Amino acid sequence: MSESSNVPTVVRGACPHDCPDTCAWLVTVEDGVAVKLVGDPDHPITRGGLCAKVNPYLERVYSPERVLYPLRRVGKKGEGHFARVSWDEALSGIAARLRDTIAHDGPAAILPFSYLGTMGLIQGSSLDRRFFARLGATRLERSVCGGAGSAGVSAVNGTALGMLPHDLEHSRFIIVWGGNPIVTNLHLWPQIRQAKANGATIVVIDPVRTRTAAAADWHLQPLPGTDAALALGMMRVIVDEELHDSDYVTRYTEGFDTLRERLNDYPLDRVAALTGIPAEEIIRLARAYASTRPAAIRLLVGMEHHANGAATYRAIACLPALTGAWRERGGGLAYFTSELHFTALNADAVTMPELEDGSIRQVNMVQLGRILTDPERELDPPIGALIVYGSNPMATMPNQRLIAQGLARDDLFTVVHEQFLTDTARFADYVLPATTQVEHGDLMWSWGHAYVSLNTPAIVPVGEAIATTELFRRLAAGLGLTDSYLFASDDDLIRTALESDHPWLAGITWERLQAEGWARLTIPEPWVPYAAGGFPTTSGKAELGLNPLPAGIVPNGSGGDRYPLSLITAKSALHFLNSSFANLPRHRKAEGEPRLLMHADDATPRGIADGDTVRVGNERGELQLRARVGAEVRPGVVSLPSGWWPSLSPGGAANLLTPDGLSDAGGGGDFHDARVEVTICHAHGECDGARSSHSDAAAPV
Ligand SMILES: Nc1nc2c(c(=O)[nH]1)N[C@H]1C(S)=C(S)[C@@H](COP(=O)(O)OP(=O)(O)OC[C@H]3O[C@@H](n4cnc5c(=O)[nH]c(N)nc54)[C@H](O)[C@@H]3O)O[C@H]1N2
Ligand SMILES: Nc1nc2c(c(=O)[nH]1)N[C@H]1C(S)=C(S)[C@@H](COP(=O)(O)OP(=O)(O)OC[C@H]3O[C@@H](n4cnc5c(=O)[nH]c(N)nc54)[C@H](O)[C@@H]3O)O[C@H]1N2
Ligand SMILES: [Mo]
Repeated sequence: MSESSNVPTVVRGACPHDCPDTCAWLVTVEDGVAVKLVGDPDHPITRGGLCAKVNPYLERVYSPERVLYPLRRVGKKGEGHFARVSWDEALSGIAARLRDTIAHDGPAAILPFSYLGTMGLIQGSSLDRRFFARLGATRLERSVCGGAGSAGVSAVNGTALGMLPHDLEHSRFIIVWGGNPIVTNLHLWPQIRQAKANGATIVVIDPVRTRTAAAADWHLQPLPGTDAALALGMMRVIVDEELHDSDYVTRYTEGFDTLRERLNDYPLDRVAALTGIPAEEIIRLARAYASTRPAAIRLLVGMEHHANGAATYRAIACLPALTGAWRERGGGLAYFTSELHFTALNADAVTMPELEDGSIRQVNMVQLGRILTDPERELDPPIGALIVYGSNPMATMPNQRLIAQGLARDDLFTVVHEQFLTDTARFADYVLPATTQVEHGDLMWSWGHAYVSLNTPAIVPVGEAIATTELFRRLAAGLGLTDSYLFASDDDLIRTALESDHPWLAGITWERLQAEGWARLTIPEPWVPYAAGGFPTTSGKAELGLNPLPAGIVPNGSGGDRYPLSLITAKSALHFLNSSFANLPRHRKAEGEPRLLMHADDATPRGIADGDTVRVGNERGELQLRARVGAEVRPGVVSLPSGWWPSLSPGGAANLLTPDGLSDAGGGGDFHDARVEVTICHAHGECDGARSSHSDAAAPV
């Protein structure tokens, strides 16, 4: 912590946001005030540049809209009327209600709800996990992001860990499959550009012509949810034309014969009909992929948000084993690097999973609306108290109306620990002020690279904000708990995480991180993990068998005649990070307004022209916004950005329309299986919620 002084100091830190880039940053502090925040020029991934979201991070820190003091609700739930109270008053009020809930219904009536508002190992998941386990609260399955895809990839490879994304620099053929890295993984784009400069072909597979797709050499636009069929079609071509690496297949894979048999069900005319991609194009893609080396596939997250999300990632994960792409640096599958960090660090000692009682019920975060409203009265006891931190489910979880209905329950006691008065916080009985990343300490891992970083607090907390760890110390004390593990200090927690004799952490100490800010895990260099097999499956081989073949190769999101269009609500907003930043004036202004992208083939028969205000709706609700008619989406698909807060998006926000079903494995959501109809608003004022002014500030996708 830098004390007030006239001499500016520079404090090392790292971005907390849920993004594969996990940038290292430098904060200049003058007289106790953070005056400048820049990317660390020496960090090999950050390279001195942050992003459009985080460049103005200090505006977030010092925003006049920050929640700075504990607040107690004085109006109706959702209205957003609160009165300032002292921490003592808030804590005793909360402790009394939690005690009451436990006395009447038992601890399982309490539900924690958190996600990666901060990805920090300490502020994201440490004392909170210990606290809820100690209470015996209902367990939350935190699987909205990466769960389905990891389950699918792991079914083949035994792990979600593959090549290092930044080794794409060495690739000659790159398929970015269902990802939009120019927006979502910006610090990977220089490597992809470098590969391109070296002669690589860049392919993007996405129903939407995203910024990334527009920058690629080749863009294929499948119908949403049909990528497993596309992968099977490619494998069919590869096997039929004997383009696979039979030596690699024989030595390092299992189940090739089963796969080959399965491929009989995927003749190319069937695959073309399922995916909406002409057979010739699939053949061309399969040949180019199988015959160029090194060839890499980059997977991210958006494509998993389907009922067949796991099956999709599983089918795609077979490709590099079939072609032996794993053999060389720059080849294989680039997916999550999390496992490098969680293997190297002593992470379990931080969360203490052994405290958790596995017999206590678990609910899936994607279904928060169902859990809070419990229409079938399945939950015994029902959820009586909800503690939200590091997440804004009113904006980010599906079936928003049901969530609002649940949060509005008079008999539900809700506490929200937040930096801002989010749409979720507006429903709280108590809102508690949370620190930002420059106000608290943390240890940062990354799901997109192999660098771990230490975030040193640069300033004292603004107002009466406290870190998530401190919140749970105070709640534990308020409930009269005395177990020492509930009160570990942040420094102790960080030191605990670094107490590991795993070789990948060799030489990485607290002292070194304090001095240097970040360090590369000491993994083998070059990192070519499956060049000679060695997959962490039970057989030690890549499992190509797809046996039993997972259900749902064919997308299930059929809406019939009533809702004929597929709706994708992905993270196309360059200035938002999920729903974070969507309340800040600069970021919102830069995004303009959410627009519905539509193909002319769908717009024209509906009498919709570019710029018209439309209603887009289904059985869950209706949004009113302006259409952008063009070639950015394929016919049959419409798209609008996620991230907008419903209260700040005049015609409503994306998750009003999204379904809250689960993926086939891994506990993910099926957001992108949404089906809708779109109609034009004829008369002026007919669509009251929509913006009347026709600014043209809408951002590209
Ligand atoms: N600017 C910005 N950056 C972010 C985020 C953000 O909100 N804003 N969020 C962060 C987080 S939490 C995550 S998980 C990552 C996500 O990173 P990405 O996965 O790259 O982002 P998404 O926008 O979720 O999805 C990527 C693409 O998947 C496509 N898609 C959807 N369904 C299908 C399908 O069936 N087939 C195919 N082929 N494509 C499909 C969508 O059209 C979308 O363009 O980004 C991180 N980075
Ligand atoms: N329609 C649609 N919905 C989606 C997606 C999509 O593509 N489409 N993507 C899904 C995905 S991949 C993800 S990861 C989820 C993300 O869903 P969420 O995790 O809910 O994401 P955020 O909106 O960023 O919410 C994070 C909140 O945490 C708060 N916060 C930040 N730091 C701290 C802290 O230290 N302490 C506390 N207490 N709070 C803090 C921030 O102010 C912010 O309000 O959204 C999912 N929802
Ligand atoms: Mo995510």
